[in-house]
Amino acid sequence: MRNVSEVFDAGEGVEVELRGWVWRKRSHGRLLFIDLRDSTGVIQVAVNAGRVGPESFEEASKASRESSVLVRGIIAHDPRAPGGVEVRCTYFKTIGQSLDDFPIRKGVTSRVLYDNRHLYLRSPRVTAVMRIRSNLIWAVHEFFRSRGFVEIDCPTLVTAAVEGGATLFEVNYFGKKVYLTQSVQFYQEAAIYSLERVYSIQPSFRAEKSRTTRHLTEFWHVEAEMAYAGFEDLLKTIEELVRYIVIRVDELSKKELRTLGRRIRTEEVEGPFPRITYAEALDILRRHGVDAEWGIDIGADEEKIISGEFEKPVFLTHFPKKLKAFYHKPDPSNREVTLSADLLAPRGNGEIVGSGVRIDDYEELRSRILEEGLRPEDYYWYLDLRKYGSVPHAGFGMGVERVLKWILDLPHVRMAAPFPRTPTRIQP
Ligand code: NSS
Repeated sequence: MRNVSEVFDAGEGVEVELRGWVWRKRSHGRLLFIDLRDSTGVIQVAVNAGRVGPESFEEASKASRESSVLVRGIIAHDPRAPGGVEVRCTYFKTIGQSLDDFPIRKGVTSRVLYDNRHLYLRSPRVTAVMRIRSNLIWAVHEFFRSRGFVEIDCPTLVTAAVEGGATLFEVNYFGKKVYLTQSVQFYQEAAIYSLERVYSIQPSFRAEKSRTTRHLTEFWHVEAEMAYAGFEDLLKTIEELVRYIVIRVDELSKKELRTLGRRIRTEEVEGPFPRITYAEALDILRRHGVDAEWGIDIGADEEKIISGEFEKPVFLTHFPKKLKAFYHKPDPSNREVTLSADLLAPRGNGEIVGSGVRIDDYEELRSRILEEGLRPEDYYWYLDLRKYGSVPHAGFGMGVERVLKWILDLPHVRMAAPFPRTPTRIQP
C-alpha cells in the first residue's frame, strides 16, 4: 500500500494501490478523471473504459464526491496532470459511497463551511493547516524538552479565577459552582517547587463575548513556569521559544505551505525583539492621535497601532498594576507598574504571549488578593506556595491559534482550530 505523496516521488510505470476519497471528478464519456485525496495529498486518477474491466468502470462512474475508494493503477508522468503525475487505473472499487451531495463546495458561505467543519476538515487547505498546527505543537515540545522542562498535566475544572472573574465559564459540579480553567498557571507554580521548570499544552477557556478575529472561547494554551527566573530570563525564554517554533515550523511544513501558497516570514524573528514599556506605548498612541491616558487598556486597536511600528514581534512591558491580575510582581523601582510583558505579533496580529514575574512574598500576595476584592480562602493553596520555601519565579502563556494566525496570515483564529469554539459556535 502506498500513499499519494509517495506516488509523486515514485518512478514511471510503478504499480500502486491507493485508498482515499474522491475529491473531484470530471467525466469525458469513456474517460473519467478522479482527483483522489488521502491524508498526504491529492492525485489525478485516470479511469479509461478501454483499460479497466467493466465492473471497475461502473464503480468509478457511480462514485460521487467524497466516496471512499480503493484504486490500483500504474504511475504515469504526464505534464497535463496536476503535479505532472497521474495514476492510470487498472482496478477501482468503492468502499463507502457518499449518500448525499457533499455540502463543501466552492462559493459557499463561511457559515456553511463552519456548520460543516466535520466535513470541511477534509479540504486539502484545512488539512495543511492542521498538519502545520501539529508541527507547531511538536516544535513546542522539542523546545521545552531540550531545555530540561518537564511537561505537567493540570486540571480543567477549577474553583477560582486566574485571569479575573469576568471571563469565567461556570460548571455545575454536583451542585457546587466551579469553573473551566482560564490558565494552568497556579498549578504550574505549585509544580516548580519539585520540578523547577515545567510546561503544559492544554485548552483554556474564556467566556469572552468579544467577536474579534482573535478570540476563541476555548483555545490551546502553551504555558511555562520557571523557578528562580527573573524578568530578563522570562523575556529571553519567550523570545527564544517564539524564534525556535517559527523557524522549526517553516522547516517542517514546506509541503503544507506550498498547498496554502503561503511563506512563513522567518525574517520577522531574526535578531532581538524590540521592547517598549507601557508608558512608551502611550507615547506612540498619542502620536497617532489616540487620547491615551495613563491606565487605559491596550485593546486590539491600540495593539495594531503599536505593532505597526515594528517589523518584528515587540514586547510591551511594565503594565500598570491595575491592568494586570493580582499575582503580578510590582517593579521594585516603580511599584505602580508590574514586571509583566505581552508579546505583540507584527502586522496587526496583536498579543500572542502574556507573561510576568510572580509575587513570591506571602504577605504581599495576600494583601493584593484582598485589594482586588478576592477571598484569600479561595486561594489558600496558592498562598501556601509562598509559605514553604518560596522562590522568585516567572512564567508565561502563549495562544496556539494566535501564533498560527500570525505566521500563516489567517484572517481568523478559528481557521487554526479543528473545531473552533466562539460565542456563536459550539458545534460541531
Ligand atoms: O490571559 S493571558 O494573557 N495570560 C495568562 O493566561 C497567564 N495566566 C499565562 C501564564 O502566565 N501562564 O493569556 C495568554 C495568551 C494570550 O497572549 C493569547 O495568546 C492567548 O493566551 N489567549 C487567547 N487566545 C485565543 N482566544 C482567547 N480568548 C485568548 N485569551 C488569551
